[in-house]
Amino acid sequence: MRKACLIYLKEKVRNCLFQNKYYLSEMTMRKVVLFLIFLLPVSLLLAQSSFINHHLTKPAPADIKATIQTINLYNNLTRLLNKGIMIGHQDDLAYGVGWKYVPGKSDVKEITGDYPAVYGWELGNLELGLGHNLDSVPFTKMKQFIRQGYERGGVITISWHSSNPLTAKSAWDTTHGGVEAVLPGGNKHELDKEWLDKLASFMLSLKGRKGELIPILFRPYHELTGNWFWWTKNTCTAEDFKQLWRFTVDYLWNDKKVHNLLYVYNTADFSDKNDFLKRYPGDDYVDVISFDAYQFGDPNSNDAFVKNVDYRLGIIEEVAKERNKIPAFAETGYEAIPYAEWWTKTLWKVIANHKISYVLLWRNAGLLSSGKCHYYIPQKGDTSEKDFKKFYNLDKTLFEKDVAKEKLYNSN
Ligand code: BMA
Repeated sequence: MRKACLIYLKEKVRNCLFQNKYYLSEMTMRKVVLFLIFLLPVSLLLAQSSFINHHLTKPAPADIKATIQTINLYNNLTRLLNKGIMIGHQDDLAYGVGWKYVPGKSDVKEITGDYPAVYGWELGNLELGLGHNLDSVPFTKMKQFIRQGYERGGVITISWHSSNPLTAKSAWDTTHGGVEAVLPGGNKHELDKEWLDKLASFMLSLKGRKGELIPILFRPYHELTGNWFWWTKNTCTAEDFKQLWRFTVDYLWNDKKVHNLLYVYNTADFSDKNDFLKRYPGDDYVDVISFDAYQFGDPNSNDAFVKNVDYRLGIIEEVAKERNKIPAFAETGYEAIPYAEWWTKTLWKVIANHKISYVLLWRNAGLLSSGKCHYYIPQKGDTSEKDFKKFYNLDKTLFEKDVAKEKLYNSN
């Protein structure tokens, strides 16, 4: 039977491949047939694996050793893209306009009765070994607030205005050469590792009730297309920026064993898709893609904010789809919100057209030494208070009660 099959196959091969034009010895024919028989399963396997890669592989965090809660968060954020947009607030639990460190208090909750879905925190100054961040929030308190938000089911995101390693001055010190200096071989490389050690021990100290690490959306080297930080595009080449990012992430993964972070790539303005991706460190190093943009001026007479944000959200949605990433609007706001319907007629008008994971409103600092009243969530009696409630009540704006139901850290 085997012999008959082989003879039949040999005849077929002779006819199909060579159309009896060439003489091939019995021995050669036998080798050709055996080779084809061997090729079949191999090509099937190859076809199958590339099919799996392209169509069936579930998107996963860049960190192949991500903790289970981090993987669950990543999957749930992806799932939630079809449900609505999470609304976040920077430093929400620490202070608001006219108050500081009042247990349970939040300016978002004062107006809506609910906490934000996303809590933003900031680590600038941690690298210097100080006990509080650059906006005076003690790190010990910050850890407690992070835990509270997480235990209630909210999402935590952290930015890091780290000091310029060349001068130890602030993140806004744009003395050139900082990025080059921290790369391997640079004269601030060892200092950079010391700073990253402090960052790692902070991240590894964030734990839930059962001792599990709290997953964090980490947004380092943010607004990278701007020209106001030591890592932004005026100070370093695109290649150096990519190396900076990759070194940081590799060091946290491999040397410090930090596996509770999802990495947020974040730009300021950008002109098109190429511009957005010019300094992108690669799909293996990024989970969330985002940009920051603020409203200035009167939205009644100038619709630049809506137009620009709409255009840019369209681009990041497209990139996110192509690369299996989660799109987000990582920072926005309208200082003191002087326009009564900004929430529903400006912000919602533009974000409602897009599938993005979250939007984070900046901090409610109150009166700054500059004399400005710096806040982004309305106060009771403010002109946009009513509209913020309306915004809260929209089906697709998600606050903490909505996301708590989704159990973002469990597998669903
Ligand atoms: C800026 C302002 C500053 C603050 C900095 C970092 O947008 O809010 O007051 O120090 O962010 O949080």
